[in-house]
Amino acid sequence: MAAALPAHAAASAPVAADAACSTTIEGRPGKKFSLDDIDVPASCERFTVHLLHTGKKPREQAGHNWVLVAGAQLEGVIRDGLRAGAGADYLPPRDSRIIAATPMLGGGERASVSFPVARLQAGVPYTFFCSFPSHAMHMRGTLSLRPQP
Ligand SMILES: [Cu+2]
Repeated sequence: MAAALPAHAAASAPVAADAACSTTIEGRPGKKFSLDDIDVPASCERFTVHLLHTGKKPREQAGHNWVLVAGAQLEGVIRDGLRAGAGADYLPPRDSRIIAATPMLGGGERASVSFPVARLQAGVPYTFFCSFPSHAMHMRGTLSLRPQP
């Protein structure tokens, strides 16, 4: 077990420890994510999300991905993603509203995505979701920038 840093050392560190700049989330059977909320420390340069599909079904039947947008863009991105279809992982290609997205995974697969924290604004509610058809209704959560004290 690593020794805790003295408080003054933690406070003066320019960049937060790696562990604080990433998270792991499971896409589970029954259209569920294992997390409802993700906080991104403002001290991170980049933030990484590791997605694990813990189900058994292939991606064509029940795929899961992790997609991040500003909350206000959610419905538009879902609508345009359904139009883009399976070949595009149900996401509009090269769309600037999408801040980050993993590939669509099948059961047992994993993927990671990272994005620059500078893309996030304090006070703006962001939404993460799965773009597989009918999944976003249940597979969604909030992500926010956590300002430094
Ligand atoms: Cu899904």
